[in-house]
Amino acid sequence: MYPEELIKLAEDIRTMRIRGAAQIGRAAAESLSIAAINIRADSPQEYMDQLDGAYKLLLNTRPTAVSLPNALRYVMHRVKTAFKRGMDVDELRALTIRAAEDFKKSSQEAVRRISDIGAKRIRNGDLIMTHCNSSVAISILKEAKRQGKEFRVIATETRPRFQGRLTAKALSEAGIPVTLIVDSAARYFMPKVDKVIVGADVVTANGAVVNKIGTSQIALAAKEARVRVFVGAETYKFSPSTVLGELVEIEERPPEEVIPPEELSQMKGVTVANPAFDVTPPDFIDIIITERGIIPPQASVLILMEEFGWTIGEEAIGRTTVEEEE
Ligand code: RUB
Repeated sequence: MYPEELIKLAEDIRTMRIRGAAQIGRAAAESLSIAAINIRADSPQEYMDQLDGAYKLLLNTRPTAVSLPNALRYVMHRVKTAFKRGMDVDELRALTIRAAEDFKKSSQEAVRRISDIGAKRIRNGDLIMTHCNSSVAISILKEAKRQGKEFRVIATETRPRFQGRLTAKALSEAGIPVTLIVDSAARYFMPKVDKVIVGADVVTANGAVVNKIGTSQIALAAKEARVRVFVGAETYKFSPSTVLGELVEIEERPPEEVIPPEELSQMKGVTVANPAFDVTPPDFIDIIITERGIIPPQASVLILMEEFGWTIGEEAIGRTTVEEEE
């Protein structure tokens, strides 16, 4: 029923071939565009039904990064509004493609802005720790390097998927000296660190940041050592559903990522837990760098109100379907 290209993109997100919240958001928008190109519909209603099917398929690919529903909502909201105004199938198709393109462009522009703002916070001689593989954190560091600043980075390897190796590679290719460490060495090195810079999968209404598992331990060690923690997050990483009191779902990944099944089967009674993300409370974060500027985490709710208005409802959460809305 769905075009092969769309199924492949959904599968790439699910299996983490496409990963990192920003990439996930852009891929989700792109997927709706692909769906739009392939929809064969005789009526606007039929078009909307098929687009809604693609939307639901994508929505369930990974549960935590809010960039996914927010990107889908960005496109769907425009298309639904146009549908209600009476656009025909070809117009709806063109609008879907344009809206997806707009999301991708504004996402890239947001990362550029954050890099400009974030790079100003980096000083010559800094030792900066980062965790996982955040395109936003990497962009900040690369921009600072481009501006001629000399600093060093400690990248945690980020078990079990070793995204830290990707970070180390990207930074070293940009000419930034990197030391790769095991995750459990974070506290050992912390007293020497000047600042921590990480990305985010979700920023909640109260300013907590959901990011790769281990981020909260690093933030804890940073607080103990009086090291500042900076989070780079585009406004589409802010979660409207948390204003309504919803909790962020933490993705549980398969045990095979932690230990080979053959080895596990030799260990009677041992189970594996593999949460992919954790929650860093606002008290452990100094600033969040967004494309609109720097905010203390406690001001996150203001970003959400600015973005979604004071009447945040199901529509903003991005879960409604065309039928439910009628
Ligand atoms: C990636 C991860 C990244 C954030 C931010 O987790 O936790 O730090 O997604 O990335 P995973 P970006 O590898 O499980 O997707 O700044 O690129 O949006």
